[in-house]
Amino acid sequence: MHDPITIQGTKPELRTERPKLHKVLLVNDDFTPRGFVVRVLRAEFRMAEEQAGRVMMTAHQRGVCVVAVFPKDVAEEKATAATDAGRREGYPLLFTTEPEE
Ligand code: TYC
Repeated sequence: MHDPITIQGTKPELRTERPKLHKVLLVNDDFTPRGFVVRVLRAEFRMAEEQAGRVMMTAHQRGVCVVAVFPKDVAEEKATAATDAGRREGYPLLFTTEPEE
């Protein structure tokens, strides 16, 4: 069988590219409690306590932190679900997505 990424006889510029992965980014704000950010990271991204704590602190100190990478549709669903978890508690917690380079 042929590897679907390198179809024999296909011009190089017409070969199917592997879809880009998209980053989920955690954005800092001045209002969401640190413990709540950690809880959301654990619940929505299946992160261990220590890793969630490090990601939260990186966003807190630098303004933004990459949480994970997924196919575009999954990244957008996860970012929306995590942002909504904050919104339900009245927090401005924000997760965004962007394509990997
Ligand atoms: N900066 C918030 C505070 O001091 C905590 C926080 C960290 C909020 C990361 C959002 O993405 C965030 N309570």
